[in-house]
Amino acid sequence: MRRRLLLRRSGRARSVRPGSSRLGRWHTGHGGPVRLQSGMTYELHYWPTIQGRGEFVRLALEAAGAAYVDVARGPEARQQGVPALLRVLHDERAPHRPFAPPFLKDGALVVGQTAAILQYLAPTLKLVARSEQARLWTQQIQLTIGDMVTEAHDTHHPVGAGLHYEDQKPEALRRAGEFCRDRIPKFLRWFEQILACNPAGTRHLVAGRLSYADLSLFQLVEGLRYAFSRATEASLATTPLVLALHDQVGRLPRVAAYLRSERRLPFNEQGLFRRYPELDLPAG
Ligand SMILES: N[C@@H](CCC(=O)N[C@@H](CS)C(=O)NCC(=O)O)C(=O)O
Repeated sequence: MRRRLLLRRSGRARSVRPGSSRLGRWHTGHGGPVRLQSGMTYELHYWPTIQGRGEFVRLALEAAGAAYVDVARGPEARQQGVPALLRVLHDERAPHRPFAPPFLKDGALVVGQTAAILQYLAPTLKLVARSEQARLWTQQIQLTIGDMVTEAHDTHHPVGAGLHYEDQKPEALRRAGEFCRDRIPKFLRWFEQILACNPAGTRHLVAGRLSYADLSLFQLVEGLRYAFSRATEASLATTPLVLALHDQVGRLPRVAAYLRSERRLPFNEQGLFRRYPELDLPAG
């Protein structure tokens, strides 16, 4: 007899086979609670070959042990793959059509924009404190992380996202120089100061518990280290609390298991964070 998992919604329970849904394979983190908003498995829609902005959502789902389908990475034969993502993205009759991935489907509900997706998921996944002030503050930090992500992206595409890096290299060199010298230290110092001033302690950005902002700061540091290792290490040497938070998040059992899994895509030169050594600070 196959073991069955209980999924709870509004006090009711239903059972499904672990590792499958009407959509095919789905992922859960290690052994955690699987509790769904709509009674259905979350559908994460993001480009299948890069971490990109989808990774901020994936990390939250993984850290909470939530069940989700990474739709564009699934087989087309099961109504998944990139065509499934494009069907939603190009559905011009849909009243809430997202502009770009990532977006999340929870039953009939569709949410786009990374920060909005996290804001939606966080209470259910227990990745935000309860008070309104804490929720707003967490969202502000997430939006600031999003600002920095966009700036990191724009170092290699300062003129236009539709152009090749090679066609905007002089502008990229100028933009990246400023980013490495001024922006990385300024943003990381801001996160450091938030941690230092958190009345609940310096281990978390908001309140005394893990939030999606902590997970996102982890991912931001991962990306910056990959793309601009010299500039980032120089800044991190002056922001010990940011570094400690990064290391602590990476050691969380579900996060650590996810990072070791094949679900974690490696960084590459198609994503947001790209390693072009000429864009980093010079060695020495
Ligand atoms: N502000 C949005 C940005 C979304 C976005 O730029 N998505 C990228 C991939 S990371 C994309 O596919 N953009 C397509 C486009 O802008 O045309 C968010 O944070 O989710």
